[in-house]
Amino acid sequence: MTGTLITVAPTGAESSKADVPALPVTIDELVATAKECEALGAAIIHVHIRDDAAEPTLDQGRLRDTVAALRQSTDLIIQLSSGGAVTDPESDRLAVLDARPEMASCTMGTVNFGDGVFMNRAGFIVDLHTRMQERGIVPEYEIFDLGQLTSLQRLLDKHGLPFGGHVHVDLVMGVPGGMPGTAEALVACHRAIRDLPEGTTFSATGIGRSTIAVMLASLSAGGHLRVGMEDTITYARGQAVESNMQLVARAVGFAQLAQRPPLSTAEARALLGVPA
Ligand code: KMH
Ligand code: ZN
Repeated sequence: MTGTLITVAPTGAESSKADVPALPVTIDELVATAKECEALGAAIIHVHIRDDAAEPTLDQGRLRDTVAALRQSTDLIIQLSSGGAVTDPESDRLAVLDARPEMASCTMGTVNFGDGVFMNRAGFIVDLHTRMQERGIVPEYEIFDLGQLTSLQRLLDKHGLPFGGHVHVDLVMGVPGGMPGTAEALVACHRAIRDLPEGTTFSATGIGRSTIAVMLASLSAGGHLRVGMEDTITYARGQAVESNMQLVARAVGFAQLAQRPPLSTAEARALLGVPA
């Protein structure tokens, strides 16, 4: 079995800087976080950006500046979120690809998202998938519920493999409105992933308190890990997360315990078909 691909998702679009002061929101904070997480063992950074008021934004100039700054300071694979915030229009989400990341997320269906709705029409998913094929961007297919894996199978059958030829999915578990963050749900997804093209890989993240159960289940099933303050702001009962590094360090420890040490950025690129 291969080593563990570790993705850090440091910011997200949901927590506010006022509530979570340790959240990296400026480019400088993001770069500092990225460097430290890379040194610990992360290979991918899943990026959401904020504006000067620390609010979520998909501003094109800031996206490009962020990609450039991360590229200059780290060797991490830069994966921009095309999901943004639940309020972002499709046009802005599609335009994220203009910032030329190596990877971008592509969510495989609409899902209730707490009190909001994370809208992902079938036609919009096709637009994201085909534009990434054209631009040489490797997608990470975000799966919030079991049926979205069937939608992915249909997408690939009809519109072909992604750029690079390798299929990688991320199971986002425990969102209120999506599948639960349990070993049982992960095993159900694992079974469905076997129907996807041979060699398909998966990572998993458990929102909130499901983070540890999902990490352990994913490692046991041969999956990879995503951690970060986008998904988890409580480290243990009554104990706030101090930093993204704290979460990455815990994931690295679990991966080592499973005798699947973190993949280097070069190994991760080779695995995912991301050009070096
Ligand atoms: N912020 C969520 C509404 C992604 O990055 O692609 C969507 C999300 C998924 O975080
Ligand atoms: Zn995200």
